[in-house]
Amino acid sequence: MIDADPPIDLQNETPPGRDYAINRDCITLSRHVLEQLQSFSPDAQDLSALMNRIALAGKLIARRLSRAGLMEGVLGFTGDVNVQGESVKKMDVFANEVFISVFKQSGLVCRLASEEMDDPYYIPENCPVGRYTLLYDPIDGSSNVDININVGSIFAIRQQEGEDTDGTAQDLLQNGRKQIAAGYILYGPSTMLVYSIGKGVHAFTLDPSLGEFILSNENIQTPEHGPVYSVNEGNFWQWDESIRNYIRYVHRHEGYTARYGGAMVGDFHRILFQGGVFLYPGTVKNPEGKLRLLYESAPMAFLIEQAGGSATTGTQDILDAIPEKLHARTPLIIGSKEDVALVKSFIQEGARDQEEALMAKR
Ligand code: AFP
Repeated sequence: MIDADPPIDLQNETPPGRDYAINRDCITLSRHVLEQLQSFSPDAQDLSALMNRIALAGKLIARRLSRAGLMEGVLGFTGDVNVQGESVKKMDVFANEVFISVFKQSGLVCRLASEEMDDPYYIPENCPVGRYTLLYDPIDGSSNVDININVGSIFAIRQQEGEDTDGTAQDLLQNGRKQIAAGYILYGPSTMLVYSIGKGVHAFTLDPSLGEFILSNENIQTPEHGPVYSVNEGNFWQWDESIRNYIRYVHRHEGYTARYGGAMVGDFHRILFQGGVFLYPGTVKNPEGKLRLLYESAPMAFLIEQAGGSATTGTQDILDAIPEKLHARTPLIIGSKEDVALVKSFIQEGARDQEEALMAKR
């Protein structure tokens, strides 16, 4: 019993103040997942418990980040290079280990696939009971870690299909519509967890005094259009002419403003709430772009479609893209419906121009 007051009629009697706060403070992530599923079935309990373990990973990483500047050996590089060919940060390794640890002895997740690991990691004691696979980017925006600018963790949950006896995880090489849940944790001024299980997009804010993620935004809808375009213009001369034409368009037209933070999670979060478009196009050097399909682009595409926005490679929906390998990359254009459609129109126009140029040569 919270306090000794007689039971109160929430609707009519009491101003919302006190009881609203109590009710709100009780809507934790695990409770919200069960409410979303409207079921207490074993599967529902499993998914709720699974999300709760992801929340624990977020709290452990947020705690480390919040004190990183005061601790030895937390910031900087390890000296190793990961499967992406990127120099590994100490926080990348710590966060990767945290996600593995929180799922030990859970009976939930049998397999984890991460940006920091060449091959999936198996938790034998969870297999074969645990039929879930967690795909994740433990620290998105590692280049921001040492300078205390926001970073994130991105995650997606898939059901394992088949026994994967050869450990090559071929069943993961399927389109993003196979995701049963996805989300991210944003380590910013406050730590927020945004997720979807295919029933809308919802945000939770970590209340450090409670140590709980509490519901702060429900059924988030991305505006049809927004003023923000978010892209690394430093790659301008490496892009296809069609993308360059889109950037020339927003430069010449009122109402557009550039925002780019170096961590997709932060840029995406702004666009999810305020609208606009984030782009990481292919370049001459990397026609597939930089972002990884399975644990960066596909989870964000799952969220944006649930919030009424869209996500494309430029030629197909991100959620229809099939990776040819675990760490496959893909060009990404994601955000408000109208803004993504505008970028696509430049790409289609570019394709038409190339077609006509080819025809003219024949
Ligand atoms: P890191 O995690 O290696 O810092 O990369 C972050 C990221 O994957 C994505 O979050 C950013 O939007 C993008 O790469 C930044 O890449 P550029 O530095 O090439 O703009």
